[in-house]
Amino acid sequence: MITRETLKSLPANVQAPPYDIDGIKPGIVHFGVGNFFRAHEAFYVEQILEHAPDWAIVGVGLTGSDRSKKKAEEFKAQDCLYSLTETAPSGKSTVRVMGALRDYLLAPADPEAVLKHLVDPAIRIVSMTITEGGYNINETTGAFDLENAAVKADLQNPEKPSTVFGYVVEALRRRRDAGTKAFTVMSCDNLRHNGNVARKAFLGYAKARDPELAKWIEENATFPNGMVDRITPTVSAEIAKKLNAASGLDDDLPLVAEDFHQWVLEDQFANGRPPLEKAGVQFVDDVTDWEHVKIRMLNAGHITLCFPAILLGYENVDDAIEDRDLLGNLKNYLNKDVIPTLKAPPGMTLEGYRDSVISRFSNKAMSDQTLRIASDGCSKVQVFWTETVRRAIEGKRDLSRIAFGIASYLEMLRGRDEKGGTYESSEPTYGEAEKKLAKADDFESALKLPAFDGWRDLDTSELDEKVIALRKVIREKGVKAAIPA
Ligand code: CS2
Repeated sequence: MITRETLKSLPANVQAPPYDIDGIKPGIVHFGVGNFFRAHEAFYVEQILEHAPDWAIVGVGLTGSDRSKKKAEEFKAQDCLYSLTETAPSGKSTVRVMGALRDYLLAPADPEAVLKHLVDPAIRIVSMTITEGGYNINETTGAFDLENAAVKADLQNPEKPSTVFGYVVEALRRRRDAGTKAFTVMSCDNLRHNGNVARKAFLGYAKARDPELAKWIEENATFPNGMVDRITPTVSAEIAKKLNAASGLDDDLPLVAEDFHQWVLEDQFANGRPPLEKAGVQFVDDVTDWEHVKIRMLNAGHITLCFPAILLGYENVDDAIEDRDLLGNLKNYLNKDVIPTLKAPPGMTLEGYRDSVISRFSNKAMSDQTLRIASDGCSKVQVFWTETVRRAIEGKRDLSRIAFGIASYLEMLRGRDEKGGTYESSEPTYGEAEKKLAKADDFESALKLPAFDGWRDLDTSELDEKVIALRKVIREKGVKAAIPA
């Protein structure tokens, strides 16, 4: 276990927080304290606390599952301290203990404790990593889904919320009534225009609750768009053991990430912000081009590689990318389907970005998992592939690689690889009806899955035919036979 005491005698190769952890105070509340947040936003904040000690973070978990409870206990036991090992593709690594997270609250256990922080004038930013699918936007209507059961419950009992929308809007209501300034709502999820999506979601909820309040929020809070990037694998018990053996720490919450990290952010903060530029955050007027490049190349590249890789029995991304056929398909996808329909942000070339993506996927020291990439494939297909698919259909471009990607996704959902191994693919947004569609053996039904809603309004007949044909090839001759030339 790491504690404040441990900080006094860290192994020589481990960096301690460069500030007094008792001298820092929370300025940010963060919802969704997953590995990515701990290795990204917390990592940036960690580096500025020495100069700006009032921007530490309070983390909030929204679910009351046993897993969440265990995590909360571990955070508590370790004073919210944890180690981050940063690894380069060369194998070189550095380890630091991070102190930016100063508290962790499990919302269902004590909702008022969360609201107490959220209404505190010292809290000036509320950030979140609640996943691509977490904003409760209906893909077909494009609107915030007021039919969601948890949202409905919050709207009926708005002072005792359970969703992130309920908490944030209730907190902003209390701040308005108390004459406290609003805060910035900062999404750190992998979505295009994540700030705009967050605005739509939170205002959608607020309007349904009280239009006057929604108006106040619109006028007083801000929702900056940001592009966030750092590959952060799942830490299995085995990886944790290895990390601790290498660092010499006894950390119950160790974390590993690549050495690469990027955060491009619009400078729209309603109530001040930490000097994140000191830690390398790039502030820009418009983040659109950055988001498109990251989502359409890196994230889409991840699923393009990993769906078929899982069918071939690859567990790790770095092993999958050593497969010449999978690498060839990934390169073709990026070169032929994405790059020609994408604009590079200033100071970056798409070819250079492609090469860095491939090198990052090849990072051996990290053991990133193909199943991590495939989890919640439904939301990822929608967010990462839609733009490229739409451009291909509308521009009458070659659809074969896209069809192969979709066919691999659908075959992957069956949970069985070509070597006879089985695995659990996680699709948290699929209910019984979707599971039935995914399992149907007529090949047509699965095309009705919401994963493909992003291009349902277009003429998909050619694409559908190709997907069906490729699924048959995968079943009859295997994945390799289906990879487009
Ligand atoms: C991955 C991302 O989950 C995924 O599909 O592509 O988690 C990726 O590792 C991060 O976005 C990197 O910034």
